[in-house]
Amino acid sequence: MIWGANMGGIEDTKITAAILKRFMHDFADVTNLDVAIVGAGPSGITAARFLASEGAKVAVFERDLHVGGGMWGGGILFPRVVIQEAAKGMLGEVGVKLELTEAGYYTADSVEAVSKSTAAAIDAGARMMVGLTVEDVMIREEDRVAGVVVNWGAVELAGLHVDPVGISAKVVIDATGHDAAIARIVQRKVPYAKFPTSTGGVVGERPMWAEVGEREIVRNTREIYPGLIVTGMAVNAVFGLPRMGPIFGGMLTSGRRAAEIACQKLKKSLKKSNQ
Ligand code: 48H
Repeated sequence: MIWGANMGGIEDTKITAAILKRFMHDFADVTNLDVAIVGAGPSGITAARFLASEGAKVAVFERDLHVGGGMWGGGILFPRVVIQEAAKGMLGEVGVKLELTEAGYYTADSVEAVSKSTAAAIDAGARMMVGLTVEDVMIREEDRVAGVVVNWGAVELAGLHVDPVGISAKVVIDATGHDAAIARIVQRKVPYAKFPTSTGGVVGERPMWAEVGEREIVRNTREIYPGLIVTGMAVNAVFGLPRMGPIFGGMLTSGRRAAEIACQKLKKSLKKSNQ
């Protein structure tokens, strides 16, 4: 048999139609969500996995064409990440091989960590929407955050004047990393919004101190404004906490904590609407 012998009968326009049909269907399906996660770094991917496995309808909006955020690059472009004992199970449970490299310090291949974490989130039912920037939020009664406003990342890069579209979500999770982009949007656009921080707004990330940064990120992962939860490095930026360098246990654990908080909120709103 000749390889490729049965590969004929392909029409270019059918390929076009298949792409359009499939993506328009998939995009329409994410316009009403339980949870919209902004940013597909380690915290966002982990939050998506836990939420989807609890049955929530969840999508992650990522402005880059790739997922993984700052995890691919490991430390100074050496594609390995460090995970502490307490968090090693979170990579282990998605099949990432961990090596005990120093007592108490496990290492993982960052390509393996991103790929397997993402695959596990998708398998659990999370949708990954890449190439889409969240440029605004939707606000409803009592100034609750009620969704995100998205546009193609390419539109943003080209500086084109193209209007974005809205996605409704019962809960929004800011997993945008160092930028804390969604918290900053709320701060800018809802002038009387007050966050539970020392200044009432985004305090800004502090210099490196891994031990404190890793401890406090999990403790401070929370709802900072009605409908808006922060996770990952965005927590450190919002609350004025130290950065921690290429150790990732805090990001993963914060993602899981954000998912737990979102689940509690979803259950409460379900109870309310059933009353
Ligand atoms: C859509 C957006 C938008 C937007 C940003 O930076 P990340 O990897 O975030 P975390 O918090 O999950 O992980 C942080 C970690 O990677 C890190 O940087 C560490 C541990 N640093 C320590 C240190 O000392 O430096 O991912 C955030 C993602 C990125 O992929 C962005 O492209 C994306 O969010 N993003 N997506 N709309 N407005 N803003």
